[in-house]
Amino acid sequence: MAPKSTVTRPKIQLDAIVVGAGLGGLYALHRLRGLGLKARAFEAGDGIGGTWFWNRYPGARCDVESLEYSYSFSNELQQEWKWPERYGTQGEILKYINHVADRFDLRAQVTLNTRVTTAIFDRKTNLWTVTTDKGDVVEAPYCIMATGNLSTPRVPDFKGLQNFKGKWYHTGLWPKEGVDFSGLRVGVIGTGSSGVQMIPHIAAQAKHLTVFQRTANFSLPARNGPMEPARESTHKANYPERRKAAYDTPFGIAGHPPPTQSALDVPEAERNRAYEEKWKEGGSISFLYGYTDLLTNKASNDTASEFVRNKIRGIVKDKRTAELLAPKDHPIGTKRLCLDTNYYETYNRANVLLEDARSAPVEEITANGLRTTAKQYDLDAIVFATGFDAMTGALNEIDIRTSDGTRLRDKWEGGPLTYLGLMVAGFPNMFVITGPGSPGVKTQMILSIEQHMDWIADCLKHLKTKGYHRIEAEEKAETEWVDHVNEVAHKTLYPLAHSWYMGANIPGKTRVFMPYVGGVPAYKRKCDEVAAKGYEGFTLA
Ligand code: NA7
Repeated sequence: MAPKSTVTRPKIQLDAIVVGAGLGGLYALHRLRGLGLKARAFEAGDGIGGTWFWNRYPGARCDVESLEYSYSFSNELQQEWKWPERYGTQGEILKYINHVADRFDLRAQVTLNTRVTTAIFDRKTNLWTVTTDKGDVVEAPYCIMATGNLSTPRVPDFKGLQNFKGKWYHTGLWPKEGVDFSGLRVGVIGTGSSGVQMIPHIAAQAKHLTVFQRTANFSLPARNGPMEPARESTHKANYPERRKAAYDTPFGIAGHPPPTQSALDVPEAERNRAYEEKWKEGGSISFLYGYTDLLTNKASNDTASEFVRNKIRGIVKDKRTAELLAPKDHPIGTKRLCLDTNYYETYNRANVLLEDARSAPVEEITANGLRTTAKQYDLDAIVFATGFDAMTGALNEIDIRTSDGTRLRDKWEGGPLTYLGLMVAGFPNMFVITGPGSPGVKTQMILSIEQHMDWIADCLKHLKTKGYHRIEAEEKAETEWVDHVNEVAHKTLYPLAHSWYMGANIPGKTRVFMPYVGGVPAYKRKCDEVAAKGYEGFTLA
């Protein structure tokens, strides 16, 4: 329940309201200003940056290379910014985002420390009224949800958390001042990307670390290092071409030649040599994009999965631990493939213990630690690397409705429904950036943010030129798109994993595959076609 405000402020009138000031919200402000529209973003954090503002856990780093994971809209910006390492750290990316906000003068248009609580569309006036926990009432014809996909951190509903005498943390709500684990007995619950990145850092500091793993995840070496000057200058010399080429790749990341063969068409020794090369090179894209069918053919995928399992067995000395770490319940790549630095090696340390939270689940947090169904663990600190209410969490936290009583939460009870991931039938003039039904989370996020917002900006221009005041997705177009998203997903191996893509990490959440995995080119083509046909599938009024 949102806290009740005691202050009433004068109503703010805008052309567009932006919710969130992460990478999506900031780019939205930039584009809206270019259209001459008066816009403001409301941001819950006390700083801008979204994901990169909140996820400050030790070792937090992007798993897409820094020269790719950045805005492309300004060539000057991409030429002048210097990334110190192959992959950006949380701190470095946050510095970049702040630089962008200053360089493009966006900061004054962001209201910080302010959480949007309700958004109501009036069908008579065609206006959205948004209220915040600080008592703001804001009115505008358009509302742009840049609320992020992994922005609602989730601590599982463990019994007894309030009794714990030590300190506990969630990776997505990490204290700004950092945490010193020196001399402490630490428990980490969760081994997704956040856990995998953080565990080596905590192990190096803590007196003892116990990792409670429910599902083993595949992780590949990042092979991070200082930015090579030659790599940087070649990349920068070809930036515009590279950015353009990225739109022709499924994940929106250029520089990886498209695969031409099935993994099964290659003799085993040659295949393993190729995997070995990619293992040495580091990164997940080149590995998953090595053969045409790694994400669509289980037998092909088995070859890559087994290669990585054998690597784990080779690195981790204790046999029981190695087998626990070797994922067997999902094909590689069907959960977010982690990138790490010394993750598996960490389990060779004498102060690190891996426990199987699948066979002995955490039952209760106690005053002195936690108890699984097998035993009690004494801990001074607990870290929840337990993930997020992904993709729909942040939108469902806001009470989004229309004057005729339609509520987004009710509409999405059985899973999210959108047209192109951009709009929801029944909720006119509300755009979503990289929402469910869009390829966002399966791509280089910033490319998708720019593509979505460029499409939205063109759409707003069209509405203005033609004198329309309302755009609304049609139910039929939405249903067809949702069916298409599902059909495409079910031609792949993705549904075989219990992932946050499916909502499977939240007890009781409806399991539907949420992202569009047809790739960037197919998606962009569809968006462009829809616009070229006068916004086909939308009703303009
Ligand atoms: P993830 O990838 O959702 O990982 C959460 C982890 O927490 C995962 O290993 C879960 O196991 C585990 N978990 C969740 N609840 C429990 C309970 N009750 N007991 C034990 N273990 C639990 O979140 P991350 O923050 O690591 O990464 C999110 C994304 O950020 C990532 O995909 C990248 O895109 C960046 P499970 O697998 O559900 O069995």
